[in-house]
Amino acid sequence: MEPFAAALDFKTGIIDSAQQRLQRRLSDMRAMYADRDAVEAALTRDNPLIYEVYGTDLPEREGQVLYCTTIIYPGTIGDEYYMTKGHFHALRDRAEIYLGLAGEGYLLLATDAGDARALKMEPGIVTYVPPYWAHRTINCGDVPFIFLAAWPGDAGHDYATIETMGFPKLLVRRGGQPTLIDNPRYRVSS
Ligand code: PAN
Ligand code: ZN
Repeated sequence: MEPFAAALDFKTGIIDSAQQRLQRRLSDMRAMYADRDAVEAALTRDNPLIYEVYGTDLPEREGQVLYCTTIIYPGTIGDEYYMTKGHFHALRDRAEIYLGLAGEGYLLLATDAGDARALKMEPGIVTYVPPYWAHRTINCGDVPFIFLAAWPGDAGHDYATIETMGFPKLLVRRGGQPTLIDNPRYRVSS
């Protein structure tokens, strides 16, 4: 492989040479939101873009370091903020780092045993996802929340576990403030 450099615009999250651009809309992640009535009501109006990912086309194998930017738009479904699907790594002992670039949000983490943590993210904050922790990011602000992620090339992504179990906690807007609450649907199969 040849060494390479890429330009990353911190304000937009766009990587100039990104070969992959993924867009996730509400219809791609209806099972992720706890308030299913709010999901269906929102989908009768439109199908909002929740987040985008700019990635590079690196080989997904041991020894490589994959990286991408994620741009989560501001908004809520019911009172739950716009967020990523969230996942465990398929190889669960693979860790990851995130670097906040713009906007503000939270990194929500959970273990299989039901432990949960929420870390505030903003520009310049580096957060660490240890081995065995599922992770999801959430925009709790009024502007796009943008961060860079880097993780081992062989980690892989397990979305199905979160799709069926959910996270133990939800981040919702209460009195205008981000508030962590128990997820009433946790471990209730969708
Ligand atoms: C991140 C995420 C990215 C999108 O790069 O993949 O933020 O979130 P979902 O993958 O949950 O849709 C990462 O954690 N990679 O391993
Ligand atoms: Zn990950």
